[in-house]
Amino acid sequence: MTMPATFKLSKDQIASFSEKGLLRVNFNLNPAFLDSIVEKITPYYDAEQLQQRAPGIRLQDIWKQVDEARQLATDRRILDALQQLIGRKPLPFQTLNFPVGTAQLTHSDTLHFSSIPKGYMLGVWVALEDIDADNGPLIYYPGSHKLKEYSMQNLGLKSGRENYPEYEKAIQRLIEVNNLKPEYGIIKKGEALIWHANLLHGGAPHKDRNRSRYSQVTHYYFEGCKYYTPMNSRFGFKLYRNPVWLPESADYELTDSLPAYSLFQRILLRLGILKDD
Ligand SMILES: O=C(O)CCC(=O)C(=O)O
Repeated sequence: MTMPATFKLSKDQIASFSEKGLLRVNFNLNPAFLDSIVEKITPYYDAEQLQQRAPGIRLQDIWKQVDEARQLATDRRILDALQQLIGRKPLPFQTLNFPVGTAQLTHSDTLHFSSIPKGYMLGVWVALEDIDADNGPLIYYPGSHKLKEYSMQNLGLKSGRENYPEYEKAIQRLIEVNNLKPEYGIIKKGEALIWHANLLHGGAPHKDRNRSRYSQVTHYYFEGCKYYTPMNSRFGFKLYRNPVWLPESADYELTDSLPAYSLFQRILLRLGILKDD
């Protein structure tokens, strides 16, 4: 039985997402719930790094320890909105929590998380506090999702994380050649930014080091696709992923999840033909 949507996007919002590759949405998330995410996650950060507000500090998949992070990632309103944007059931597969701005250079998530068919991945960035120009907002290039999906190979680069800095330089050149202009995710606590898989984005510098920038990103694939990592695929061999979907209820066990890679892929990894992060 299909449940009625708990959150309805307007036609204008859907059209704007398709045009810009990004949509700012207020899901009316409860501020006290958002505070509880920050409070419960904070002890998991490295205390020294947190005190220094070290750039790059993050927690991946803390939803396994802090159920509130899972609850946010699987919030019915967010899932409903994503379903309306893409027309398939969204499947959350990764959370990232940040206490400070990432200053991450511009990239497209398709290098890490691609799908067959293309375009079935979205990121949702939820502000756990107010974000402005001084505490490291998201930076993004509206319309860039319409560019082709660049892999290491079609940028003339070798695959593998060690070549990622070259990828970042190539993306900077693309921004210049296409004369792309940035916008910033200056949003209020509780608002969310939904980005398209191929939108160029990153983290703007965190200028005010006395402040935090608590946020949670969840990456979603969609039902009925194959999933792979272009950065680590090569010679025509795709490094397929076997994602663990975040459960929609707190009553779950993770013990019977499938191995991340098939036997064939594990052999290719062992031979160095495919690479892992
Ligand atoms: O939060 C940020 O500053 C950037 C996050 C990002 O680029 C990502 O999660 O892909």
